[in-house]
Amino acid sequence: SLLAESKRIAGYRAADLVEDGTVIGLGTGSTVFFAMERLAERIASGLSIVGVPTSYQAAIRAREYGIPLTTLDEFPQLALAIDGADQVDPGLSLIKGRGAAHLREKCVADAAEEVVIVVDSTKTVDTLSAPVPIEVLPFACGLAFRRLTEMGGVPVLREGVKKDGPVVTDNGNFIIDCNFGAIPDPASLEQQIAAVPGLLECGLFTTFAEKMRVVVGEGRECRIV
Ligand code: DER
Repeated sequence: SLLAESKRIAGYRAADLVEDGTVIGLGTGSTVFFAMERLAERIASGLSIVGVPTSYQAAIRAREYGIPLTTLDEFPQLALAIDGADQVDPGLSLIKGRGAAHLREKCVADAAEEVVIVVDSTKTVDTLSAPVPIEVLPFACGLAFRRLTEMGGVPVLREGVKKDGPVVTDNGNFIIDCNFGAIPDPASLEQQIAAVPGLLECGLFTTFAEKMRVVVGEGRECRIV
């Protein structure tokens, strides 16, 4: 499909930015999947890299592709992180977290000297507006609902699809998807959410623009913004 082609071209382009002998962050989701596919090809041709996975999904897929893995403890400074996004605005602020992996993804993005985001063109928007995924300590879920509502949000606890009850993250927490409508100032919303105890990390990524490149795939073309 055109969408798969767009994701593939973006993922492959990002994988070609990876330098030999480096330690990189491996994001979560279907677009990064294509970057891993290309990294597997490059490893087969002699590329030597190690990856820090941001989720069980990323670790399982990396192993399937023969990408050697390590931990953030071993390498708290990464050359580059490759990750996906759900929305990207012109200021390179992101909404992430569709895959409920954004807490570890934000740690890896912070550790990386450069962040390469891979998206298809449906993800680029003028203003962020998707519901914001927020990882929440189960103990504080009720408080979180109260505080997010007071902030003008509409919080919804993310329910499992092939699991009864709430989604439980790789860190043992819940996810709240909170709809704020259009988000013209994502940086201040990210800070407001971070100030609420029990809200462990939200899917607004607004502090990495200086070290970020976004690879946008569109059919057989891709551009870097
Ligand atoms: O959950 C995440 O943060 C993923 O990176 C998500 O934002 C993008 O996943 P996709 O590449 O499958 O759309």
